Amino acid sequence: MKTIDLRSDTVTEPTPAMREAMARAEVGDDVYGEDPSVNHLQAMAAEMMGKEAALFVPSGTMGNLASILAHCQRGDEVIVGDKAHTFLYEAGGISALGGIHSCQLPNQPDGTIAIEHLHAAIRPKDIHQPPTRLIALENTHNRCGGVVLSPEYCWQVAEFAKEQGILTHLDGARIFNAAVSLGISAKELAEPFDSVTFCLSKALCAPVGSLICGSQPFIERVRRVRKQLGGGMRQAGVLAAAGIVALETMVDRLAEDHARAKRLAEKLNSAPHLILEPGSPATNMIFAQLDSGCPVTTKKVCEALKERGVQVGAIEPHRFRIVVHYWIDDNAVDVAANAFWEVLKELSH
Ligand code: TLP
Repeated sequence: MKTIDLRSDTVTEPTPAMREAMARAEVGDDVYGEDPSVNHLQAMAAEMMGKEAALFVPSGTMGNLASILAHCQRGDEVIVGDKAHTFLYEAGGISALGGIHSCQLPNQPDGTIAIEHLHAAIRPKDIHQPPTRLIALENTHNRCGGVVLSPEYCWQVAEFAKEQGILTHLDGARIFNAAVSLGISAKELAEPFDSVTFCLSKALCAPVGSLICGSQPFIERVRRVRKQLGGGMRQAGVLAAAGIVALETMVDRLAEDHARAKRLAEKLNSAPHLILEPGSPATNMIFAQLDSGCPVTTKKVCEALKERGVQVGAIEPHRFRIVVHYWIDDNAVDVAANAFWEVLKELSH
């Protein structure tokens, strides 16, 4: 039995059109800059984000790491949210590999960092303190519930950063989910930032890869950092080919995932002991919690769901993350909702 896998949109496998494009891809040595498919993908990405240039990297984690390393020197400080992917889930790479200090400010439930907190966190010019070099935001914000940051807020942060002589980076792993949800272009969401990374291998279904976008000189520095990290790939055109199909065909359809996430959330709404987080789902992720009267933890529920062929994320003892993606159709929504109801009924007494 193939499971209905709602743990993440990273589980998405390439579509038949992607596999076909991969098989037929024109390739070259990308470390020499000679892979036509990679070059085409990078040009598309730069255009879609409204930046001068782009660079293909193996993962979102490397995209954020290489961007931050290219913006900062050892001993500089980057401001991140305390629920940011870069802070929580990137194995401390910026510190371990770059000697970059992070200042974590509270992420509010809507994924933003309060401007007054940013203000208070800027370091004075003082040899005792690491200079604040960069502010990094995330859109959609994963751990805050897949919520969307508005362009107005992003401009507010960018203008503040500019006044302070600080750079800005956006972890836009799911920027297209944010753009589709707002009904605007990804370019509009990327515009305030000096650099943006976005992922092909999440809701867009490509098997591998992320793009870093920014100014030409920044991308030249990132290219060197990517080499230092061992991320310079050779005939990467086979991967880029899937990415091109992803950008051409998978962006507009994201609204379907958002609608299915809503439908699934509605079905789960009154399930025993389950409380949907306010506003959830904002995009393709449902966040729900077990109430304090529930006799079991999310881990136990996940085990029972798995026996019924459904997988969801137990991201905390009482908190689930349920992610809808291309391979989840209406039937999968029904099956998953029924399994949830059955398991919760069974485990609650
Ligand atoms: N996130 C993964 C896990 O690491 C949590 C997921 O399942 O959602 N930025 C954001 C906002 C992300 O959510 C992720 C992946 C990344 C960066 C890293 O991307 P990869 O996995 O390609 O390194």
